[in-house]
Amino acid sequence: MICKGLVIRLIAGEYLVYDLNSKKILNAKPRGVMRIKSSAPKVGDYVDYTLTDDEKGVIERIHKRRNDLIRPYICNIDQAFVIFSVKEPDLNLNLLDKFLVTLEFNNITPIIVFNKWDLLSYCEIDETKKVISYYESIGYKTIITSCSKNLLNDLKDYIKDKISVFTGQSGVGKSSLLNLIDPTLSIETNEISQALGRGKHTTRHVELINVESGWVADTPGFGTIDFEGMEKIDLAQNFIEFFKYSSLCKYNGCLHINEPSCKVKELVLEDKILKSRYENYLAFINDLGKDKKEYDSSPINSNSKRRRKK
Ligand SMILES: Nc1nc2c(ncn2[C@@H]2O[C@H](COP(=O)(O)OP(=O)(O)O)[C@@H](O)[C@H]2O)c(=O)[nH]1
Ligand SMILES: [Mg+2]
Ligand SMILES: [Zn+2]
Repeated sequence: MICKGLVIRLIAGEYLVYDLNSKKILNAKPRGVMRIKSSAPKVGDYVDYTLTDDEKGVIERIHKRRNDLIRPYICNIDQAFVIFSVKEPDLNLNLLDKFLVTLEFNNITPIIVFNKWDLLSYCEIDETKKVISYYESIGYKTIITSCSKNLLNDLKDYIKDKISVFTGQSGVGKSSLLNLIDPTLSIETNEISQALGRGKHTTRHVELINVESGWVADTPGFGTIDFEGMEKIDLAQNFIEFFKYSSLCKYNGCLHINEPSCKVKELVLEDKILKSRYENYLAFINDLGKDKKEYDSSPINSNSKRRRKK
């Protein structure tokens, strides 16, 4: 009999598979060619498997992936919670824009979480809210949270029935948020001084954990993605508001740098596009030229979003 499951963990060549019907978790091994790393199942894969006499699974087939990442090493993600603290560490808009453009390119829906809201003073609240409403105005879902005030807002609702990653710098409160959602998880959290210290970035295994009838990977990842597989035009097309206005730029394929009659630059000058967004965009365009040789030229994800301008 063929059963259908979700790969939730990999330990030393053995997989943990969650059966989508019985909702039980079992050990499984891949058959034949799927033992070769390049064609092996990974966390997030939907698989067909059969059972051996001793109740172990044999993975027979991997279903087509909706997206496929290398760092973190996971696939079929529905959405990513991009977690930032508004303080300790300070809100880092450069990193936020980097996450957003990378996720857009990989066809993963970002949800921006602003944690540690309790640490803001009144005037800082106003300032931060302005930034948040800009990101909302261009179409992003945002959530304000605070672990110390037990404030989760809609976070739980978003997690339901989806595969999500929790990503962000260390120390922003990813593990604390997960523990607050489900206290039985007891994930290790770190004092901020420790979390920001060096030597803390050892690669951890990726694992999907069952939270609120959904699946979540708590991963430091993504910070290291560095636009793999992306060209300048991909940056332009995945800064979503730039892409929206680019049809009003004079040149097809405008990169909004030095081109004449550029609508994006005009809107930056009119303060209709957030200045930091544009500055970060230029910085990323600049970074793209560097370190390029380290990567092979194949895109990490065949489903990535290279948009076509009409
Ligand atoms: N004041 C405040 N501290 C928080 C909040 N969320 C997490 N922390 C603290 O921030 C530190 C890092 O949290 P942790 O969950 O380990 O962050 P992670 O590295 O992103 O998983 C811990 O000392 C937490 O107690 C919050 O909303 N407010
Ligand atoms: Mg953590
Ligand atoms: Zn332009």
